[in-house]
Amino acid sequence: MNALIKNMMAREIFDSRGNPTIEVDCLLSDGTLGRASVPSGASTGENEAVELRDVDNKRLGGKGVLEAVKHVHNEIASAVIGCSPFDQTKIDNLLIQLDGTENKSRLGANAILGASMAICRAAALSQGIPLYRYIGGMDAEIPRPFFNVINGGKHADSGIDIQEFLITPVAATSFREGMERIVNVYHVLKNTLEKAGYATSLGDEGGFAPKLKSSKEALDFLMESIKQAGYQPGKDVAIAMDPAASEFYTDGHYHFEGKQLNSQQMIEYYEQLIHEYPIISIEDPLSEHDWDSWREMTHKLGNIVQLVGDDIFVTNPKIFTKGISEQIGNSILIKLNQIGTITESIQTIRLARKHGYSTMISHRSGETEDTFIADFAAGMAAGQIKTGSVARTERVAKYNQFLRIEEQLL
Ligand code: 2PG
Ligand code: MG
Repeated sequence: MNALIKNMMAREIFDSRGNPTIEVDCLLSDGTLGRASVPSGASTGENEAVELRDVDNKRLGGKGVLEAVKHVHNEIASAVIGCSPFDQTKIDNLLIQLDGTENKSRLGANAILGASMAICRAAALSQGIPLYRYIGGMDAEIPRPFFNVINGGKHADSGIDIQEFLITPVAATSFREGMERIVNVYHVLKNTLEKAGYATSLGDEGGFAPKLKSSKEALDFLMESIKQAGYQPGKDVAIAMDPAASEFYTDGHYHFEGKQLNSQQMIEYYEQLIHEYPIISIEDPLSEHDWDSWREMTHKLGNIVQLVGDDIFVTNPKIFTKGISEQIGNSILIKLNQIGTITESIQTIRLARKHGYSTMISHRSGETEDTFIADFAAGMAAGQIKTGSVARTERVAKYNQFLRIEEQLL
């Protein structure tokens, strides 16, 4: 007899930035306990599913999630107790209907996703198979990792406008070998920054947060460190960026490095960077409100660089469908909490595949010790993942999970 959902419990825990977040437990009738916790972003897209926070401003800066916890204990538990945990689509559709809003604002996308993930994990545990196998069956594959080694924007007080400077191994023989290259570069980068008199304290995603003068200076430090670590930029280790441009776009202009640039000038700036540095991927180069320029940039540069839509698509199948028809970007970032269920995230990944877009699974800047996205990325054979730097355990935990999965896949 297959197990059924016996109980759902939740609690408020704390994320990597010291903010409250929700952890959900799913107990099955065979005694299995599946547990999952939900991350939280800082540079959020306007159309993300709603993360329910308590209105009580006196407690934890108004960031408490006790309402969301209550929803799991009451409405969500009542709806799913007695259901099979093995039909994820059915469970997620039930949760979507129960909430009844377009953006999951009633029960909270955090409560819903926590339940969705906890049930999925309980199902895998109950069947005695690794989570990535439960999610993806035989198709599992370790994704290419992108490591965020210099943090700016909303993730650090470095003063750099571009939020993330990432490095990724090129044609690595294994996940481990690729990660070792990045670890080597990371340590050289630290020394190089120190020698140049910069601070080597870390930003929210474990990358360094030096007060550099410009983005080009950050890129030069990366180039120098890649070479000093014994690798060839572009050939062994390539560069990617997430400017998170919605954050510096106001009144139709990009307020970038002390200048006011229009979309055209911003695109020209990126074009110049792509020619000067081995940049293979740019996420959110333009604002989520600047669709026409996104299209223009895709036409101009989409054949030489990966253009990843994060804030503009928010993992939402409806918005992404519009983006596909308007030829925006050639890749999509997948964040489970932007949409709020596993099923809808998978739906968006399938849409991407069908229309020739690549996918990159992503952490949030506020993370927990949960490594769910590592199994999800491998199980879905998503191709790419970014989950921070090689420092800070909430980030490294995900990469370490790939080291374990790789042992099983080899
Ligand atoms: C992003 C993410 C993750 P946040 O913009 O891609 O790096 O940041 O979680 O703050 O939205
Ligand atoms: Mg982003």
